[in-house]
Amino acid sequence: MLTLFSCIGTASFAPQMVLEEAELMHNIVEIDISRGAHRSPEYLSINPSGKIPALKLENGTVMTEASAICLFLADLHQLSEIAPGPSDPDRPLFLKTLIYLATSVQDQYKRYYYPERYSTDASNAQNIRDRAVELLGEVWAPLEEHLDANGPYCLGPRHSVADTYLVMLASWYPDQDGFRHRFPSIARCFDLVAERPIIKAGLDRQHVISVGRKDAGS
Ligand SMILES: N[C@@H](CCC(=O)N[C@@H](CS)C(=O)NCC(=O)O)C(=O)O
Repeated sequence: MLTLFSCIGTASFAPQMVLEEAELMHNIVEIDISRGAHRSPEYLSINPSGKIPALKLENGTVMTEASAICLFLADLHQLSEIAPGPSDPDRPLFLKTLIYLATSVQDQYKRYYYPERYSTDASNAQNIRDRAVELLGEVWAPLEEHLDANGPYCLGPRHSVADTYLVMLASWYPDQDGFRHRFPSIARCFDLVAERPIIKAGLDRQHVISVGRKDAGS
């Protein structure tokens, strides 16, 4: 059976939603970042980088990178409803959007949540966080423009895993009210996706954004 090593309020959200929405048999192993469980010898033996998520396949292979896990599961189980396949005309936009989210957008959150990793001088932390918020605004802006013109979902009328990924990353934004005000079309997409019962339940469970726990270590 598939095993997802996961933690509430982290990048395991999207793969977990794919597993649950597609009703794929799986186990969830909670790795509590706030207790440093991602640095335990047990978890490091599974994923030496200590990052979450990791997916252990039935043959023992361990896969990391949340977006890659989503794509892998979609390909393996032919989840073409939520992930357009190779010959689907929506595939280029789907891949472009998912990869943009997983790289350009996701990366800026690291600066916000782990500022100490971006300077040798601890006193720079607040500046790095402030700049990260500016940069987050810059990287979310093209998605707002796209959804405003072509929404309500990333693929227009059609929901996909790219929207689930968008919801995950939007939920990490530090000022949710400000985000919704500045990016109304992203908020609209978020709300539509959050109507899906499994996503709604996943968001309801997400009482804390663990990616940003100060005790998560650096
Ligand atoms: N690019 C990786 C990022 C994984 C990642 O950084 N996960 C965070 C939680 S969202 C984590 O494990 N943080 C703990 C740490 O960096 O020490 C992915 O998308 O899976």
